[in-house]
Order: sequence, then structure tokens, then C-alpha cells
Amino acid sequence: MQVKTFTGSSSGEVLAQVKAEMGPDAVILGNRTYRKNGVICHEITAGVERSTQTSQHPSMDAMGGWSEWQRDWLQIKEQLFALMKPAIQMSRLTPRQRVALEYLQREGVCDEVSLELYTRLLAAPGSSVLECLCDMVHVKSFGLEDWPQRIHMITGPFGSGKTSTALRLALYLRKIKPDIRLAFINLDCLRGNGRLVLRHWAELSNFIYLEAQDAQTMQTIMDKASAVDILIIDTQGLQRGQTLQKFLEAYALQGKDIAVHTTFTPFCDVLQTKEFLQRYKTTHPSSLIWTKLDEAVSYGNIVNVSNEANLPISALSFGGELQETLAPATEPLVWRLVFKRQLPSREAATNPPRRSK
Ligand SMILES: Nc1nc2c(ncn2[C@@H]2O[C@H](COP(=O)(O)OP(=O)(O)OP(=O)(O)O)[C@@H](O)[C@H]2O)c(=O)[nH]1
Ligand SMILES: [Mg+2]
Repeated sequence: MQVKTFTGSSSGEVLAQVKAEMGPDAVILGNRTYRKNGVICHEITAGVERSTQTSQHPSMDAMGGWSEWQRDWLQIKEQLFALMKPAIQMSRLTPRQRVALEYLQREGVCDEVSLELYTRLLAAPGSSVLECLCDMVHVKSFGLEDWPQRIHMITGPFGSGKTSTALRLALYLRKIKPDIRLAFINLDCLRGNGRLVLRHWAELSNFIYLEAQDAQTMQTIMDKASAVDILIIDTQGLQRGQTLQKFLEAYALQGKDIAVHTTFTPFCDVLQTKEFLQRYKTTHPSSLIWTKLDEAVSYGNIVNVSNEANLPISALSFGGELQETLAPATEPLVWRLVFKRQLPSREAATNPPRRSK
């Protein structure tokens, strides 16, 4: 484990240093505030497990050693946080902040994220819980303005709603721009079901439907589809050991102007979610799309994962049907979901969000 101490004039600034240098996996091991020459200094000691270990120890991976170590590490982290919990002195928060933090903890927001929120609240007296949360969980509404890329790839675990999401995004884009020329490229060509569903709905909705088996067919499609405004690529889930980076390379898509949207359900456990975040990591502009929200009973995990992944939420999906079940994400929709367990309305799913000026 790599441990380092950071200092700065505000906790927010120090936290930003920790994140920038050690990444989202960093764990806060201790924090203190002191005066030096009359100036207030904030100090945070953080640690991070070495992320390169997977590739350095392929044999460990093959034996399942890496996931065992991850499990052990999670346990160590939990024990550390149990020890540090008293560090969250609720009495230092305003009554409103305290109620909000306690509520979030009950809804499944983990100790690590609670501590980060607490530190931010103390660092910026007078700020609201929502303001601090908005700095930790980002939202970038799916649409043509915020996501100008021509190619959108939908990835995510098996059965997490990729194909349904691809179709819903296409229907949404047509709704906001009726003359849009849109094509689907299906990379999930070997398994019958998803392929047939996408093909069926694409044809029924009058979208172009194409399939690519490898880099060569992908290139042919790209050449042929030059008149198309938007290409939406539907993919299959990745097996354990596969990575999205490798998958993109296999289709020669690496470095192209692609936005990658990963579908996640809120009820995956911590260990699995962390592994998925590694598996579906990419250097392309990316977002999280939360699916099956209608099946979940609490939404604290959305805060945990979005903060850990450091990726914006672009859309929210909340029903099995294709129509009116996906809303471009907005901060009010996300926080109503987390704080009130309130799903987006059908209206939010059919109208583009109002943009603040
Ligand atoms: N309740 C609910 N069901 C959903 C939602 N999104 C998708 N589903 C259902 O979940 C099932 C799987 O959805 P797909 O879109 O096929 O998921 P996928 O990720 O493409 O699945 P694979 O291609 O098999 O990996 C289907 O029965 C969908 O109708 C949602 O937001 N809520
Ligand atoms: Mg599918």
C-alpha cells in the first residue's frame, strides 16, 4: 500500500490533490487541521493499493489470488473505516446536514463516501449537503449538446439493459431531432436473442441496422455510413478477464471519436461493482447509465459508484418497456431518486431537460 500525506489551505483542495495523485481508489487514513504561522492548514493522509498488481501477477489472477486479495483489502478498509467512524463527529454538523448524512448512510452510502462528504461539509461551512454531493457525483445529460460524439457505444455487464438502452437513446434522439439519420451497429452477433431484439426494433422504428464481426467489417461499415449522423453500437457483456480497452482494439475503435456509456444496476455489491468499473474502464469520454431503477429499493449505491468511477451520469432507466422509460439525467432527477426514492416521471423521459442559463 502506498501512503502519502497531503496539505493545503482547505480540505476540498487537499481532497482534490489526493484524487488527482492517487486516483479514486485512495482511502483517507487520517485528517487534521492545525495552525502554522497563524495560517490554517488542512492535512490528509491517504493510502492506495497498487492498481498495477493485476497485470504484474497474471498467475495470481489465474489462481483467483487477486480477487481474494481484493476481498481482504475491502475487509481491511471496512475495519479502518470502523476505527475512523468516530472521526465523523455528527455534532460538528448543522442539524440539517446531520439528518441528510444519516439518511444517506441508511440508504447504502458507504463509510468512505460518507467521510468524504463529511470532510467537504466541514471544509466549506455553510454549504449544503447537496452542493457538496454535486461536487462528488457528476451529471452530464445525454443529448446532442453535451455528448457531441458521432459514435455512441453502449457497454455494461450481461443483462444490465444495454440493448434496451441503445434503443431508448435512439428513440430519444429522434424525438428531439426528428430528421436525424441514425444507425445501429450490433457487435453482439453470435447470441441470437439480443441480436433479434435489436434488429426487430430497429427495423420497426425505421433505423438502419448493421452488424460487425471484426475490425474489417467495422471499417467497411464506417466507410459506408458516412452519411449517417449518429451511430449507436450495441455490445455484448465482457467476460471476467476481458477489458473494454482490448475489446475496442479488437474492432479498431481505439482513438476514434466515441462516447462510451456503461449500463449499471444499483443493486450490484461493492466488490463486483469495483471489478466491473475496472473491466469497463476506457480513456474515451464516458458516462454511467443507471438501469432497472424501478426494481431497486434504495439508491445510495449510485452515489458510491458514481463517486468512485469519477464518471458523470448521463441517463436513468426505470422500466422494462421501451417507450418513456429512459430520462436524460439531471441533478434534480438524481437527487430526488437518492433522497426521496422518486423515479423520474414519464414526462422527464419524453422531454429534453431544461438547461440552466
Ligand atoms: N424493470 C426494468 N427492466 C429493464 C430495464 N432495462 C432493461 N430491462 C429488461 O432487462 C432485460 C435485459 O435487457 P437487455 O436490454 O436485453 O440487456 P442487455 O444488457 O442488452 O443483455 P445482454 O445483451 O443479454 O447482455 C430485458 O428483459 C429488459 O426488458 C429497466 O430499466 N427496468
Ligand atoms: Mg443486449
